[in-house]
Amino acid sequence: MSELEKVTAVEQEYGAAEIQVLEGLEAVRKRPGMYIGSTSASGLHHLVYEIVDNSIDEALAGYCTDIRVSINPDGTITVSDNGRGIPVDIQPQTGRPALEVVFTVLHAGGKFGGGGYKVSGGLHGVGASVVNALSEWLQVQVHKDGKIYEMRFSRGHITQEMQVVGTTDRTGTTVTFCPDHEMFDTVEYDYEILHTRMREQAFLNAGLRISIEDLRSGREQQDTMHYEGGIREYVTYLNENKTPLHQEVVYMAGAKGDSTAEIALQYNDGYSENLVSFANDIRTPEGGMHETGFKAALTRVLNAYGLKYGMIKGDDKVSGEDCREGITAVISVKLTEAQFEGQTKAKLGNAHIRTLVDSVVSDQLAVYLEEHPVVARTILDKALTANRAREAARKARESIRRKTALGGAAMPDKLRDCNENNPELTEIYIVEGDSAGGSATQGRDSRFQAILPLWGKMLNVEKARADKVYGNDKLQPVITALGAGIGEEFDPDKLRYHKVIIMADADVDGAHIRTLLLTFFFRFMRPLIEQGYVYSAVPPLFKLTRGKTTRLAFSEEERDQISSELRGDNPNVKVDISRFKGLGEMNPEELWETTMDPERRTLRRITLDDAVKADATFNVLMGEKVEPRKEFIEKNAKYAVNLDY
Ligand code: TSJ
Repeated sequence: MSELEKVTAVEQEYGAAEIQVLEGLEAVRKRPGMYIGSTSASGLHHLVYEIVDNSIDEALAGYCTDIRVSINPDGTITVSDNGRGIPVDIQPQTGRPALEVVFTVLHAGGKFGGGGYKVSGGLHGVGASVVNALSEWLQVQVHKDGKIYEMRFSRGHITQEMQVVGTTDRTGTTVTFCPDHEMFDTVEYDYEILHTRMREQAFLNAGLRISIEDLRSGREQQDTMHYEGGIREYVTYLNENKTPLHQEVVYMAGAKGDSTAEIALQYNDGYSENLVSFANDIRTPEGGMHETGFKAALTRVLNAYGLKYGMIKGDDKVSGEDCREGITAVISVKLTEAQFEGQTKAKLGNAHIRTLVDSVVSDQLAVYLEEHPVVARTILDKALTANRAREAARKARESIRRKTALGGAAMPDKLRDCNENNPELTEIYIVEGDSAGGSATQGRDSRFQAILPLWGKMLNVEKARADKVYGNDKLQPVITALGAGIGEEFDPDKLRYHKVIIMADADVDGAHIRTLLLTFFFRFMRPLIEQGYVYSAVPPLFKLTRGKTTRLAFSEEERDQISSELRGDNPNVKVDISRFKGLGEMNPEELWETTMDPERRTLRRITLDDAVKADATFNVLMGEKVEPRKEFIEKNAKYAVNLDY
């Protein structure tokens, strides 16, 4: 039989529709990354978001007020809502119950694949079949019209046709699924990750109640999130550990056609910009048209106000960055046919959204400032001070540039540079402490590895303006060695090394240095992180020896694992376990073999997400408020033994 005949025969047996269904879900299992981003922990958690999105759509349609997410005792997930219940009637096109179609037909292109994110019906709600395909088993129950309908699947295949299993006096949908361990690196859910996401969704959908619970033994906990104020309360929450410059959160909203835009903002006495944007409840860390519209309007309105009331004279305009120093803002837009672009599909491309956000902010912020002159003056003062500081920073930079105009930039004394000149081939280790720096310098391959030791407590970047940072004796060597400038002038094309590796101990002080450096990079050299140049070295924690065999372990779990492997069937054999106390204690050869040799080392690439987290941690650790810091340290007591507050 030819290939074509085989296909035709199969089609006759099963019918074309079923074949399409199977091919669709098989495609998901073949290339899960296309549909959920990855098969790591991130993809695993994505399954929950895909399901919850459906309930949120039901809430947006006005039929659902409560969503519950449970991590069950066996590690599976249950999501339930009190909406209308997924329709169960037979669809004329397919002759199958709508409920079955929702779970077996692959809808629209994947968010992570080629093309934009297609919208079908609601704003999201296309992922049920993807979750089904990637679940060892999945059960759905629909309460509707007085009956409870149930259906079950395994790896996308129907194991129980839809049937009525009882009666009910309520409506709603409940889905329980067991992620397929064959598809994921890990199938263990992290409560905090889900909690954070659910809180974000509750902020973005004012009035919606989302609760989450962990029912796994020994880790029982529960949270309910319900914010009548929506993104206004989100801004208050983001500014919780900061000191606001004005009491009230400024809120603006508008709509045009099918699209809506909401913006909430409040300034604090810090110097960083904290802009969080969403399109259809999906975070857009790379920004896009909604952010562009917001920034343009904010700058224009503040300058117009300043000119009108004589705070800004003539051509002395404040820049966009000046206007955003110390701002905390949340932008949330909703639209049909959202186009996600950029490296990680996290940038909104729809141009009409720029116009919408721009006009909402232009009109409503101008009115707000007129009606709240005290707030207006506070914000304008903030922008004007930022403007003067930036001017001072520019002068400082220029004077440094003049000093080093001949013969290129003078490299820092502490830098042990490498011989190779091509940045694509070179790496720099930023090392905590002089003694570890010494070992690293001796242990490295000086052809392509440079070492820069840092020492002592670093500058508190949160409180420091760009001009102070530029002249700081701790960070200056980092800026000079990297050679790519800082702030607005940062240019990755000038980088002297394409791998920037932070090497610090696996203890509190090490974590501290890492947090400081990441915060610094995040705030002043963000493209360095965005473009994937920053790494963390991963030094081993334990050395295990049995006779002539030596193995390294990078965590306590791994230590126990290797220890039992070395023992094998012989529990009395002596396995010697020693703990590496710090990088400084390793001799150069050990450091090379375990942490620096490209053939044997582990490097962890730092993501923008890591940096965002470092930045938040940093605020807690370095901010002026003692209470949150105390809380943080108590919560993380096991890591924070030598931090004082
Ligand atoms: F993802 C999912 F499909 F598995 C799922 C969907 C999971 C969960 C927990 C909830 C839901 C869901 C779907 N909740 N509510 C709905 N609503 C509908 O599907 C629905 C109900 C009625 C009508 C109607 O026009 O009468 C239309 C829709 C789309």
